[in-house]
Amino acid sequence: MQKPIYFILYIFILLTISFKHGICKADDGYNLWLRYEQIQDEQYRNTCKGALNTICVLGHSPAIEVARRELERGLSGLLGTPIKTLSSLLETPAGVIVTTLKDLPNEVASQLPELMQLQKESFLIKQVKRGKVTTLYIVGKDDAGVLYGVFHLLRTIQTGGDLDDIDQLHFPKLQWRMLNHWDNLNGTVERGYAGLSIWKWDELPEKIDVRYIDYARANASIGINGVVLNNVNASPQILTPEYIEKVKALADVFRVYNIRVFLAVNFASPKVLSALQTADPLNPDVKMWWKDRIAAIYQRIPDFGGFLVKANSEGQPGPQDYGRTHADGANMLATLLKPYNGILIWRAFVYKAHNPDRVKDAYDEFKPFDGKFLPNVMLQTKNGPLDFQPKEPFSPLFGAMPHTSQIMEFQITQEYLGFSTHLVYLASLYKEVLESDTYANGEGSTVARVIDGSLQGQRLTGMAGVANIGTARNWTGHPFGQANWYAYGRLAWNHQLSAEQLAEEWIRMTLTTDTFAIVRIKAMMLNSYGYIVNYQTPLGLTVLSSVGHHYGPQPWARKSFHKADANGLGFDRSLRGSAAVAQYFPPIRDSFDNIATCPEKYIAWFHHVPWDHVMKSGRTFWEELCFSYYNGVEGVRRMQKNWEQVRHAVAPAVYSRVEKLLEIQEDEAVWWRDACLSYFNEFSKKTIPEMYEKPRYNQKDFKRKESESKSLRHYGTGYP
Ligand code: BDP
Repeated sequence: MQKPIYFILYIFILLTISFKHGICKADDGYNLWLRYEQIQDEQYRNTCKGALNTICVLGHSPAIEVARRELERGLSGLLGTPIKTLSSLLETPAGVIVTTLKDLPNEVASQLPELMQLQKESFLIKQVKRGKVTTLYIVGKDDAGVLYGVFHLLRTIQTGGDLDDIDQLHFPKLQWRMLNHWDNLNGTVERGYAGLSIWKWDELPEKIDVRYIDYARANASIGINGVVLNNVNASPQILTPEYIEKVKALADVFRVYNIRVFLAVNFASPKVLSALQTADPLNPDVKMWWKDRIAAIYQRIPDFGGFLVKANSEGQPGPQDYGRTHADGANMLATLLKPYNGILIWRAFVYKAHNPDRVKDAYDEFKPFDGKFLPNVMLQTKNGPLDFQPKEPFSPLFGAMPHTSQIMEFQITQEYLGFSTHLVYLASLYKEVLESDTYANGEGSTVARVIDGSLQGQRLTGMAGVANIGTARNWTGHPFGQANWYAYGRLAWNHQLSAEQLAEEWIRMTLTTDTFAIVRIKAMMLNSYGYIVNYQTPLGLTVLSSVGHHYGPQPWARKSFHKADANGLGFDRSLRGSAAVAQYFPPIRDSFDNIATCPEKYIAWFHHVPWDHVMKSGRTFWEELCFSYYNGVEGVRRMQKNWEQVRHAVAPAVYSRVEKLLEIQEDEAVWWRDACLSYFNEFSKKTIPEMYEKPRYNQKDFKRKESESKSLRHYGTGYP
């Protein structure tokens, strides 16, 4: 008889604890960072209530409606009380007035001189005092600005921001902030580790899944304004009338969220989809085919964004198949898109299969075309010269093409970074690249300044992130994968934000507002990138991963990348080697070229480092390698310890999932460490220093694990 009482008591205690720490028990990750849970800090909640519980949204358009609904939903959730919505300014003063510039009453506009500076998609958020009444104005240049302003206010409150400190003009630093989906039409996702594609092609256009709307909300909340729906290894089928109808249905959903739809197209489409025998970009019939197809798309989707093309790369067709150049191919399509204000995005990811040093290929192929692309072409370049490795120096193309609009391509999906099993916070990687100095126009010529156009004045600017989203209930598989989507979008909006600030925002909005927990989780996130680099590819090593699926270690199959021998380890790209360093501007070139000045994080990328080379730490290179691998594993254990300490402060389902994933990560970090060190040891003939723990795995285990992981289905169609 006593039992039910204990049970009720237990539930009561649990609920009290979770309420105290701002945990939603039922949280399964679906709502991402838009949970809008009631603010726990009573004082802060009351301040917000006092200031914000009456809102007035001026103007009428579908996008303004969306903004109004989001504001109501967000504020009522956060404040824990229904929000009063006024329909006109004639009523009692509103706490928040949201409007586009054109609907703002003149007498207010004249008080806000900053409004003169508003540009496309930007907004001003400002408190205006009249007598005793303070009103918070969110004034967008356009509907998009209004929507972004609303999300900004909600984020400010979700993260406990000071309303008295809110006045600011906000504008995106990049024009195009895009997600690239590598989604195939059969529902699979190339290099996707969070389930299947969220696009249900077989249900479209009739059925609109609610996920499309929540996806758009999430993207709008971080400023994403363009999505490429399908894989760069594109099926020509996407251009058939049947699929264009489906694409139109998605574009109709996304439009109000200021998201434009783009498609990846297969360069051989005319040949595949019509009776034409060629896809030669200079052939008049081929041009006519594209012209008609483009007209048909714009007829259905008037604000269609444009095309993304992977050409003559990893077996994809392209203009070179017909003796034409990248510029011929890109410009043909760009010319046809131009009347509709469409954009043509051409990828710079190319390499020749048998080139002794493929990191030089993209630069060699594209640099000569600087200035040759039409103004509505953007060249999309991966962050590093190789291929989304855990750590690469920036691509030397950044800064080297002053007359070309070059946009950044980052990978959010963790193809080479432990899929959706390992916890890695990628803002650290993105920031490291963006802040790298290219020296293109002297010191301070950062990659960020190249892509935002402030260094060389390019007309079009942007960033693309290969999405990590799938049908997993929580969208990204690993709960922390959400943080990478979040941080990517926020950085595309403003690359000056710090990885730390973005981590804190995401934690507060998604996981917990408990201060003790925030500190620990933030430490996990900010250190996680360093850890994985250390237990996978430290000191400039690269591509040690399994052939095909890229998950576990297989250094014995990757000799062409690491060049291990009795003398040392690493790829000599100095002027005495492949001379890839020559693609960088001085003085970066000279610093990379010299083993004594080369940053140690890239040392084996640019040099064949002797085993006994003395590192800055005083350790030999071999010892440093051991140190790094062991340090990476220790780091994962530190993350486990931190996580244990936040159990009280995060939703139980999320807690146990991450706990389990960290266990796997620890074991796989050890697997990487043991596999790589035991393999490199065959060349160095040096022992692992005594102070370290003994390996957990041996040769037999590596073989077994390798064949087990072969069953992973995450192959791509491109890269071996
Ligand atoms: C590689 C992937 C491959 C992609 C290719 C690309 O392994 O699946 O198709 O990049 O970016 O990293 O085109």
